[in-house]
Amino acid sequence: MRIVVLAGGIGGARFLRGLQRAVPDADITVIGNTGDDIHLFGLKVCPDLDTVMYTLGGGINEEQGWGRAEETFHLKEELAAYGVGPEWFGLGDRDFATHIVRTQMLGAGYPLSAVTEALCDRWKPGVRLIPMSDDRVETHVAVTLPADGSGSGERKVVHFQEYWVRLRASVPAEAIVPVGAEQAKPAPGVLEAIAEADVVLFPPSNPVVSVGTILAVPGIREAIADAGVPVVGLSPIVGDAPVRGMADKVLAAVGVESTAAAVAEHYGSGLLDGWLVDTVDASAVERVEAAGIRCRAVPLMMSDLDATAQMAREALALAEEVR
Ligand code: GDP
Ligand code: FO1
Ligand code: CA
Repeated sequence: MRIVVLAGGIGGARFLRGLQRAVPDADITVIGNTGDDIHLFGLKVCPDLDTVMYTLGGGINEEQGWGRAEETFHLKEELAAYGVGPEWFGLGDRDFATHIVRTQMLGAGYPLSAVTEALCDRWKPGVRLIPMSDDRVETHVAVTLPADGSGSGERKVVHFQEYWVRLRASVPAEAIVPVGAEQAKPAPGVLEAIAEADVVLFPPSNPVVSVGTILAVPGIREAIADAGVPVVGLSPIVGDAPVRGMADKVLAAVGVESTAAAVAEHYGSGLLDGWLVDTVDASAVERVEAAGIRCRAVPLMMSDLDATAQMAREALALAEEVR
């Protein structure tokens, strides 16, 4: 079975581990979000690609969900001693090696998709990981900084990482802009994988800044809608709140309430054929089905690998129902 998954970082990566356990023989292509990418210290950092690669390759910091296991921060400390920041972004020594190799290869003229493939030669994630695009796309967020001691009251556009990591989404996001997306082309292999897929899955990734950014690359949404295969998603919102992180803040920015049903409606029946909500949101099933999307309520907490594999089985079962 050929499965295409549109993945962000932690939610996408953890779901993929369950999917691999549920269908060990599946041919899985992951289209990764690169809207979180940032240039720091002259290096290209791709947080969501790396989270998928490290999680599936056994190198992830399990508790944190991003970055390397057994990490140290000597390089960051040395940079700080020179007064070189940003101090708010925690790049570790082991992780730095990935960004150095990536930046070196990009500088030599390799596209990000080829670089990602080369990095995966080491990590062997067991999936084909393709960035959504080889072109530069960076999500930015319009905010108004508070007019108190902590800010100037000015309206400002900040990089997504500054909004998420430095500001911790503590100010309302007024607009989310995937800068460069409109001009970006899908990376080689993306449209082909979608066209050849038996099923397309949206893991419980952030609907705005992960899956939404991938869908903003012209051609990807259309390819999925035209593929003629089941498209099934799993809700990252459980009990009217994100399980982890601050997805509610970016959903508000695009005018979507933080409920499992509203996220399904946001994707819409033109894209989604099936949607899984958690059992605590069973009352949402009727509303989602009224929107023309087949819906089931099943446990959606990725508390361990068995529970996550069962979520993947439920998603594939729903795909068969709507096929
Ligand atoms: P990020 O790029 O690291 O933010 O990761 P993703 O975009 O792939 O996924 C983030 C989303 O995963 C968040 O909105 C969480 O609510 C969701 N999430 C994390 N753990 C779980 C879980 O156990 N169950 C469900 N249903 N969603 C989860
Ligand atoms: N997230 C944080 O909350 N704080 C950090 O210092 C941080 C550093 C970091 C370094 C490398 C990397 O690949 C990811 C990192 N993340 C960090 C996570 C990253 O910012 C994610 O993009 C966001 O959490 C949302 O997707
Ligand atoms: Ca992300």
